[in-house]
Amino acid sequence: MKNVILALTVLVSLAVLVGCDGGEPQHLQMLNAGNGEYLYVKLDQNVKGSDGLHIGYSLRSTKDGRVLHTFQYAPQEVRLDDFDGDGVKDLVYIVLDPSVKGFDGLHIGYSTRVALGKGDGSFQQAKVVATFDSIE
Ligand SMILES: [Ca+2]
Repeated sequence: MKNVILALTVLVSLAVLVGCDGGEPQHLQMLNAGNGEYLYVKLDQNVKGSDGLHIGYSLRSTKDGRVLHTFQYAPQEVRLDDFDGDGVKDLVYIVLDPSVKGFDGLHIGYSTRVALGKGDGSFQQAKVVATFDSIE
């Protein structure tokens, strides 16, 4: 039950924070990981996008620049939170997702994904926890 409430809280928070659609992150996102470390999302030529043609994105640390997670789709909003309650911060984000149909069946929708923290600062492969056809 706690996880459901937390998931709903995160979804509502993310939905409120997401602006109009588009394939690019809307602004530079810096996440406070604690202990003076911040995480940021950047275009990364070493990451393939969902279609294999475009480049994807990586989440990196300001401490050492290491890649902590990769994104095939441009994340619209990214948050750090302990999604599963194990005491390790997890990555929660929304992406414009071509596998999700939009409200009119023509445009694409969104998915909310969670990548559980491994405990070393990096994250497991993300899983879709919710999809929605519109953010308006
Ligand atoms: Ca966790």
